[in-house]
Amino acid sequence: MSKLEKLTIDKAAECMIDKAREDGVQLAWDRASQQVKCLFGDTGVCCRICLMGPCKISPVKDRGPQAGICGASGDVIVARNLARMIAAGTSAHSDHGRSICYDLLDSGAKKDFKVTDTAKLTSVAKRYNIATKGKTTYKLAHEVAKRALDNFGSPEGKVDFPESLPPQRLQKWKDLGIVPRSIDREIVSLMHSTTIGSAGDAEALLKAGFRTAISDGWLGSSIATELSDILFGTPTARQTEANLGVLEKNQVNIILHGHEPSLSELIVKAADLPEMKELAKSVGAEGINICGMCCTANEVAMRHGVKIAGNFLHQELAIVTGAVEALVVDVQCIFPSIAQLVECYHTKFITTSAKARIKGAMHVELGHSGRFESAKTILRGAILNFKNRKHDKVRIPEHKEQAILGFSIEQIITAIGGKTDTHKNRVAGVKPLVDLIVNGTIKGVVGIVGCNSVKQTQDHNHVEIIQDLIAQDILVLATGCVAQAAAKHKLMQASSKELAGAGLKAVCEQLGIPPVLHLGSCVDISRILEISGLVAQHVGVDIDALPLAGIAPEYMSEKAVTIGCYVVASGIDTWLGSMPPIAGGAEVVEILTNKAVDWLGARFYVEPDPNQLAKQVVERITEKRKALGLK
Ligand code: SF4
Ligand code: MSK
Repeated sequence: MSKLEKLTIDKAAECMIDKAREDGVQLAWDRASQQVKCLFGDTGVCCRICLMGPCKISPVKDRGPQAGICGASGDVIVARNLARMIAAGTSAHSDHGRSICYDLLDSGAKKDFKVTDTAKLTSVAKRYNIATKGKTTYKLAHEVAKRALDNFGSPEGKVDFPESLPPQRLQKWKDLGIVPRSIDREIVSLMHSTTIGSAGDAEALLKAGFRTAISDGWLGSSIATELSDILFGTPTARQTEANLGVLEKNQVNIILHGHEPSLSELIVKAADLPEMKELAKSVGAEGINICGMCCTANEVAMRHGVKIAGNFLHQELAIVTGAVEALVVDVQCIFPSIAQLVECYHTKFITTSAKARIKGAMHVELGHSGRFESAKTILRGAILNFKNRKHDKVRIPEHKEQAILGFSIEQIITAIGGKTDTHKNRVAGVKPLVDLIVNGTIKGVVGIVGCNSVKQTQDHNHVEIIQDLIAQDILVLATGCVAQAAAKHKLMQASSKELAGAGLKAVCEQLGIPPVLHLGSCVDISRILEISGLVAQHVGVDIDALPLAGIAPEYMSEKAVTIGCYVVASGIDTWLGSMPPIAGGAEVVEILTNKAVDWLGARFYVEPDPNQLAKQVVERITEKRKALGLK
């Protein structure tokens, strides 16, 4: 097991870790303890970009190599490695966005995917300057999809930023030369810059990294969110339950894990068919229980109230219950270890994307035609697998918590009495929120995002930080696996207002909301950018003037590195709960934690202690309030 004193604060996880030990199966924490950490890799100074290497830079100034064979300095190696992480993170989020574009392009009245939110379709079409009059829904949808796709490869470098991007922020990017020209181009250009014999300047590499990250947050992720809302519906507040206790003893349990909502939407729809319910009865099950994991859970919970089985480090634990008939996945954050783990249980592990094939898994390609039929095939296989469940080996933890989620920006503005039909109305609609910040009822707003990591006790930092912040009247917006941590630990219930300061508590009481709002999946951090931009425009300032902060306490993914960079590029100070692999590059550290303020009005902080981290955030928000002349 890992060297951590405590692996998790989640009681359900503890139960399943015990069962995994009894069953003699390995978990991520076991494999973590087998790893030999390398100081060079940990500090970012190991380069294997060309085949003369790998090259390593000595951490001691006067002893050992101070440059790679090609002469690249420690800073250049660190910056190149970081830039490649940003390119990878951007590619994952944005390729997700591209898939949704193709789904919209393939939508139709008789197709697998249909348009659900026509108001949002019209609103996005108007932003793209596409004439809407006299067009059928699907003609418009296809034109919007094509225009969104142009943002990935625009030859002229023209992109469609959301209207919520404040003009001052765009000007800042122009001054720095970091306005993205198109999503794919920035990724390719950054990969080119980092190849042997190209960029040899850490500062230039970091600027290119910010440019690429912006193309993720304000373009790729934003497109993923907007077009998903058009296709599958803009989320509205709803009730669900979270943690492994959502698995049902007498039902067929199917877990949907990954990121893109397309697969999960089809499975949820298929599970509602009478023929599937009949099939479940025929194998002795009382019903079909569809649950979500990681970001897929966020997508289907926000739109259908589908129950959440857990976050990133729960994926193996769910199998260990012995009660899961199928784990169905698409892309990102899926452990290849699941293929070996299911050999010890009856669970079927089913991959569906050519981009994420895993050896040992059953593969049912969802492809681009006959997808609903493929979803039904997957579901039938899962239901029939109920007969193979070894009931005497099943142990489902009792733990689960109620949660309110589904706070799209439209939902938030509507809840506070505003309108969302036009950009002007959305800017006006945030007035009640601005008033609450101005009069100090709410001191500030924090976006908390990211994963679980075996480097930290699962969920501990998330929960500590959130509790500290809401107690100080700071409204918390959560996405990704933090949102699920908050849901599992009772922080997304109306009753959690009792943990909030007097001001925030009063707001929660008035609106019937928890002090931590679930804003969705990782790509839905674009919703946090949107509300930040709307508030900035309402006040008439740039985003960096606002009492906002970003936090990633337990991040592990390259996507989270990209997110941190676009949040800072948006003017929001960002705290990380662990050091990224950059310590070997003093110039890189200096730029990201200091000089970035001159460039972007925001910077990174690293603080492993969650309570200290929350304290620093509150202090920074207080400084921002003072600068705005607020008490
Ligand atoms: Fe070594 Fe330079 Fe090649 Fe990197 S790019 S492996 S530092 S020679
Ligand atoms: S799923 S990227 S572990 S948040 Fe988006 Fe969770 Fe992090 Fe994956």
